[in-house]
Amino acid sequence: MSEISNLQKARAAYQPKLPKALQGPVTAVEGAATQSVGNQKEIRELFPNTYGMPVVEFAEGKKAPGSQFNVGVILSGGQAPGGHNVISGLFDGIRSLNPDNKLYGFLMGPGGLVDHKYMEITPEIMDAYRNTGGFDIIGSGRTKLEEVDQFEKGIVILRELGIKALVIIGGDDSNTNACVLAEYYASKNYGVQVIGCPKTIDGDLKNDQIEASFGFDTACKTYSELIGNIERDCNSARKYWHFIKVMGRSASHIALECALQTQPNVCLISEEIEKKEQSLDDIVKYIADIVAARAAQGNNFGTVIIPEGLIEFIPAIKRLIAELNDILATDEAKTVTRENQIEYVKAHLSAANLAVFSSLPADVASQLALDRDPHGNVQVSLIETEKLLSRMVGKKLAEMKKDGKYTGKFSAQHHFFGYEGRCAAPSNFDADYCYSLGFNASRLINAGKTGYMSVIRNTTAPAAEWIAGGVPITMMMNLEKRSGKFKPVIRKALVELDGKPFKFFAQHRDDWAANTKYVYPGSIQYWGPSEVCDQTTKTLQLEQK
Ligand code: FBP
Repeated sequence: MSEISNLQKARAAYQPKLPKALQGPVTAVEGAATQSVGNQKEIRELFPNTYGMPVVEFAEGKKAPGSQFNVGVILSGGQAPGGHNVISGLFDGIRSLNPDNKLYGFLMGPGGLVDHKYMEITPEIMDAYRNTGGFDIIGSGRTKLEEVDQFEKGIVILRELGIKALVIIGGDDSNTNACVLAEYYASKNYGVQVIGCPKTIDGDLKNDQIEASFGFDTACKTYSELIGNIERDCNSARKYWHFIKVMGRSASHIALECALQTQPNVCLISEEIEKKEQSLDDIVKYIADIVAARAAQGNNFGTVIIPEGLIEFIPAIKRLIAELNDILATDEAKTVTRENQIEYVKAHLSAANLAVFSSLPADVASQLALDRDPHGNVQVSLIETEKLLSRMVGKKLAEMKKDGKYTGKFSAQHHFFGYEGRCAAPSNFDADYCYSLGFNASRLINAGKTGYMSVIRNTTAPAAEWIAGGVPITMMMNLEKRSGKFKPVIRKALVELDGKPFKFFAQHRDDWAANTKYVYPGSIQYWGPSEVCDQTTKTLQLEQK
């Protein structure tokens, strides 16, 4: 058990806000039947029991006797600030229906369900984690729940503990698995409901129904504080270019939000690079030209934000990864030892992709050819793109110097902001949002729903006006190729290049590049004037404008 800080003590007393509709008894108002975002025929066939269900919205209802039931909860995947508040909202929600209702946490992610590792979350345990960051109350993990054998092992312990519903708190992959599990238990009439909650700092689990995944707000504010501090240092010493990689495995939402908050000299947006079919060399030239233009004004310093997933969006590298994924998914590839893996993929790549593979620095190439995470993703957090780019920019500037196109000095510093932001104490927004998501999940369970995601909308309004309800997870699905096969998955939300947040950035970036217009957002404020403490992300503000 770790020591308790003063902030944690003071923060424990914070009572998260709930939407008005959840403050008393509720009634579930159902909308029209839904369909999936893509591949409707295939998704309907794969999910005959959970396809087409209506969107649900909670309205104030009449008090009814609360039934006694137990609930299980799982934290899945990467940590995101606010996870403990989802659990405290769920805990308070089920106990407000009946004080005898129990909450069990499965330990270290979905694997805890399969291996029957769990603990009861008592009021004392719960109180120690209210409004804190991290997932350490029960731990998290990335075990992929997808095999019948795992579902069957799960039902044994769910029955033993008298669990009526399982809440899976996770990102797109984990909620996809929640949906598969809900469908399986429904098809078997096992009587266990499954509800998902939208988590990920990456911000890519969003759509017409989900305004933001939780944790994005706090993580972006934490990174923006650090980036702002670096900008101030940079503007004080005026001698370094800082290359800052920020997390976000695939989409560039975090990079974009941090750019909106801090106004760096350069921010790359992977989705734009893909759309413009830019090569690594195009990107390097873009940065080098900005460095040279600033140097011509006597400014040999600057800040560059790089999204973690960049490498996968450069079209030539994307094609290479797609072929590598197919090669690595074969049974033969699975028998190859780690030492021989690179030679093995080289021997199997097409000529075009082999040329791209061979052109990459050895560390990047080997990371692309090595093991995927359990969901089949390249482990981009291990690729040091910030160093790769600064090295290449340095080389490009040396060439430009020979041609007389650059006369400055270039000295680079490197940073990776990822793990620093995932367990920060949740902002007021995330504390309220997460508590509401968890509390709302208890109402979905009480309404007998399964295969639904807990959803809170209208989040730029004060919390009392938020809209609470549920969306069938099948509604967010389409088919995508994973580990060499087409599978039903929740569609990831990438940065929309015609969306207001990107457009705002695109309108201002040349000004931010040439002129030093840094913004220093400072640390997350939990107490004080509302315009300082209760602001949502700029992304949400621009989107909802
Ligand atoms: P989730 O999608 O599970 O929320 O995790 C996202 C993330 O934080 C990415 O930003 C990052 O690339 C990845 O997790 C790192 O994974 P790990 O924690 O396994 O190193």
